[in-house]
Amino acid sequence: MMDGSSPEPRDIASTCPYCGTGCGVLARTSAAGVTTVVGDPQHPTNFGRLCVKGAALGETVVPRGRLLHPAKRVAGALQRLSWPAALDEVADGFRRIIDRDGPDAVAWYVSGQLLTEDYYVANKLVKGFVGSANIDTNSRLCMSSAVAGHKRAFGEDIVPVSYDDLEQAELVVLVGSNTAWCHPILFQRLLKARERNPAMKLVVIDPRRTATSEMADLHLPVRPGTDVWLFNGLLSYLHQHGVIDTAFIEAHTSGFARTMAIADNTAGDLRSVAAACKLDPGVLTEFCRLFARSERVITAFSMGVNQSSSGTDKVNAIINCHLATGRIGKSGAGPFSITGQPNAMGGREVGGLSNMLAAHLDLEVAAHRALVQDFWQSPRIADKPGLKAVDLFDAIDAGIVKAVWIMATNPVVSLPDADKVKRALAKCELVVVSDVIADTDTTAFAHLLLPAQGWGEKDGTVTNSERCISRQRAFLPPIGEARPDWWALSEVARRWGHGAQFPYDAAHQIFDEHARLTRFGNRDDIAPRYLNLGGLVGLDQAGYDQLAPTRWPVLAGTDAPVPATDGAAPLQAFADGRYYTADRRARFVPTAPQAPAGRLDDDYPLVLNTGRVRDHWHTMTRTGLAPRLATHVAEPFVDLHPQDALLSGVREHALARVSSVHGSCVVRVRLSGEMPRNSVFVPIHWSGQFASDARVGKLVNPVVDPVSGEPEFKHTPVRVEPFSVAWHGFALSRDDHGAAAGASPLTAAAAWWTRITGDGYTRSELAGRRPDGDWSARARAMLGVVDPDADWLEYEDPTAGVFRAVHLVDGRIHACLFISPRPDLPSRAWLSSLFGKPQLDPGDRIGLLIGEPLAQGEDAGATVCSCFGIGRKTIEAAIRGGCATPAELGAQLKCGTNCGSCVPELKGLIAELRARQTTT
Ligand SMILES: Nc1nc2c(c(=O)[nH]1)N[C@H]1C(S)=C(S)[C@@H](COP(=O)(O)OP(=O)(O)OC[C@H]3O[C@@H](n4cnc5c(=O)[nH]c(N)nc54)[C@H](O)[C@@H]3O)O[C@H]1N2
Ligand SMILES: Nc1nc2c(c(=O)[nH]1)N[C@H]1C(S)=C(S)[C@@H](COP(=O)(O)OP(=O)(O)OC[C@H]3O[C@@H](n4cnc5c(=O)[nH]c(N)nc54)[C@H](O)[C@@H]3O)O[C@H]1N2
Ligand code: SF4
Ligand SMILES: [Mo]
Repeated sequence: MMDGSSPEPRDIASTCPYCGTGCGVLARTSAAGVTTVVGDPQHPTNFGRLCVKGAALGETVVPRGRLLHPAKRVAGALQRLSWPAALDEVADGFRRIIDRDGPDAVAWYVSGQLLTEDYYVANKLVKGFVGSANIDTNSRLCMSSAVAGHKRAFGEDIVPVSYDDLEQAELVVLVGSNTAWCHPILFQRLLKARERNPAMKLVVIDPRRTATSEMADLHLPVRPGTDVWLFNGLLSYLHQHGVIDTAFIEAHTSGFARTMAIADNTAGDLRSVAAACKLDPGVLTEFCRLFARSERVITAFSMGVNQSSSGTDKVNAIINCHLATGRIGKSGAGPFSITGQPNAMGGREVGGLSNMLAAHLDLEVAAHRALVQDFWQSPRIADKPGLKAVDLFDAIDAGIVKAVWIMATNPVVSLPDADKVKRALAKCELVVVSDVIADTDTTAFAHLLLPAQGWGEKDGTVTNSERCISRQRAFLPPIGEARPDWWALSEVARRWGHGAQFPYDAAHQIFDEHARLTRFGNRDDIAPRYLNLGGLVGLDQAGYDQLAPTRWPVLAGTDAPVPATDGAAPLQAFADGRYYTADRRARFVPTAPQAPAGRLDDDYPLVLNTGRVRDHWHTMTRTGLAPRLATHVAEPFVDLHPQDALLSGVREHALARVSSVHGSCVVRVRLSGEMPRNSVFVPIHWSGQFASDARVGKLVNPVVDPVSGEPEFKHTPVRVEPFSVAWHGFALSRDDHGAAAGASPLTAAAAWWTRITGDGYTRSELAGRRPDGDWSARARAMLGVVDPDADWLEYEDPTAGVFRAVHLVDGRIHACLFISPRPDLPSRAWLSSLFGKPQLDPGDRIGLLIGEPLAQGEDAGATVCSCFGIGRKTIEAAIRGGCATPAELGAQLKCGTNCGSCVPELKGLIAELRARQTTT
């Protein structure tokens, strides 16, 4: 404090709230309230690096759109309530229904984006005090197949691999994982490790060509849904070629012979496996050889494996190959479930799923239930598994579950058959939603809304993919009346008379209780578990605040240490060859391949695959606020093979309707060249808040894996048809025309729209079905320009159907609208850049109506590198100027030199331009 007026901004160490990589950040907020976020050089996950989503976090901790107060919907309108009144309503509403219809008539639907402390309290309340296990989580949609696979094979849900292991491996196989975009910093660590050790090989198994497969040594574009065939084939190959660790199998496993027989039976020779998986037999053989000869091999997998009607079998088919070769429990080897959400793992530790109990104890084992009930001193304990996510919403639809409290998830967007979710919530007697954001597709159905603290305000812990617990620390005061989720839950418990068991007034007390439970009965003769946080018991506020990132298990001095063998670190799970099944042996699980549930036919001839793009997070409630993240992918799209586009009668850049038997959406056609025949890809991010009709969850088949209950998000039969429109257009405006979603004059004028947040403007893409004339009058109404003397420039060519208008205020651009009968509208990049100019010069004014700058080179094109804001046209110019590698581009333009996640795209652009240069 130099002048005594305002304190120096301090860096607060916290953890990124996006992916399960779990990077450490340093957040700093200036006196003017602007937050900047950089990587924490001390954090063992990222050592100071961040991907673009992490780096743009500062842009998302803003008051815009926040839910500020508790509220109740009365006759369709929201009324503000005080916290005590809102909590009374929640407690009374749930109590009334429980008393009337029993504990299974109510449910909680929570999220891997809760902190461990929130999650722990939610589970304790429901399983111990409501006495029902009707608490499930969006992790059911995410990694429940991995959990089920781990439990079948290891007896406990244990991820036996660390990021260090990944760097030690000779071979890393990424199955159904677009790591380059979804876990960018982990992927960067992998690429760096390969640079250091060129003998290391990277194999990617994914039907699509992705940013990840671009960097692979070998890509297996497997037929969607056939991974079990592939891994059974690999197991057979390993057996036939004598790459089996017989000593390990005999000493530490069970079920090998039966599993081997099924694999041999169903896989046959590699030729038939290649045919089943639609792979080139040469490529498949190369993969099997690589796997056979690499002692240190890690098979990492995510949603292409888990989100399948045979997801759990896919997981076990992978684990079988590791058990058969004894490549587990050693450094640089093992199966590795990469988790999606920041606290997917923390949720698993506290028993977040409806078929689990806290602290890796088993809901279905009476002794475990007794242990937990004793520890909680609870009046009852759930004694049968609760409903899994899809079944839970079906039960709401059927009127069996009558009250639901939704926390930190947006099921109207993210569940399969998502319109059914809408219908279910619309008729549910009591819907409580705790969220950070006021207007989401799900809050629209809430009877009671509770404001939660956002990232930057919350305090607690999260666990990443490699079992590392990190603190999320608050560095901002809560906005409005936002409160921690654990607090709201505890307040309801108190209203039900359980104050003594929910005495918390700070997060560290909850963490301490959780840590104690992991140690409770954790002995060979009672309930042995690998999860043990005994060494973290007793942390007070100061100790908790100082908690450095820590991988579990963390044993207390008095607990038996995990024995180390072969010089492996004690943290190496299964290093002692002991598993957590009854006989302490790992289990081989026979996996008979099953085709995906939805069958293609003439009406629905294409497979819909859904997933993520690099710069958006789920339903965009956060990344949708960050201009830096807006333009890498600015619109929802359907990506197809050019031949499928031809057969479907759709053209690139036009709009198309994608339909399944469950529902349809309308999105922009993209022909990226990345799709195989018969498959299409649609991103999951665009909710009703950001587009008129792009919620792809509506289409998704609600079929689930029979063991895990995880939905088949990657395989729904669909068709694609043209969506004919009379005009295409876009508007850029300083006014937030999209704030009230469909209600603004701008979006109401269109049959289809989508919007994003730019730097100082909102960009709306529009299309209309009627060839309305008189654009001049309409345009003013659409942009809300009422003053007849407004500084307004326009150009119209009625015969061509082209119209352009610009509204200026005090010499600055305020808004513009461009209309054309074709989707070939001017580049948004240059026009957008004008919003940053304090004054337009005469050249800009002329350029405005043409839609392009008068001077060459001023249009950067769509963003490729979001870290440095480098556009496609700038990069293309540099490639034409001689840059031949991503490194040379980086040296000249800086693109790709920070988080590196655009490097695959830079490679692609170089290849594309080269191909064009050689063919023209
Ligand atoms: N940018 C960004 N990053 C994120 C997220 C985000 O929203 N945005 N979300 C986070 C979360 S919660 C999650 S769960 C993770 C998800 O991370 P990922 O699992 O990497 O992402 P997805 O895009 O869902 O799907 C992965 C890949 O599976 C492939 N696939 C589809 N069907 C099959 C199949 O049958 N077999 C195989 N082998 N592959 C198949 C798809 O083509 C896709 O490329 O990402 C996390 N990180
Ligand atoms: N078609 C298709 N659907 C999918 C998938 C797919 O691949 N394809 N993937 C599935 C997967 S893996 C996942 S993980 C899900 C994700 O799907 P969702 O969980 O539905 O998506 P989010 O947008 O992350 O929703 C989180 C919500 O919680 C709010 N929020 C954030 N932090 C907090 C907090 O601390 N407290 C509270 N109370 N609220 C908070 C946010 O504002 C937001 O509204 O989607 C699933 N759905
Ligand atoms: S990789 Fe990116 S999104 Fe994931 S935790 Fe790290 S900074 Fe956050
Ligand atoms: Mo996820």
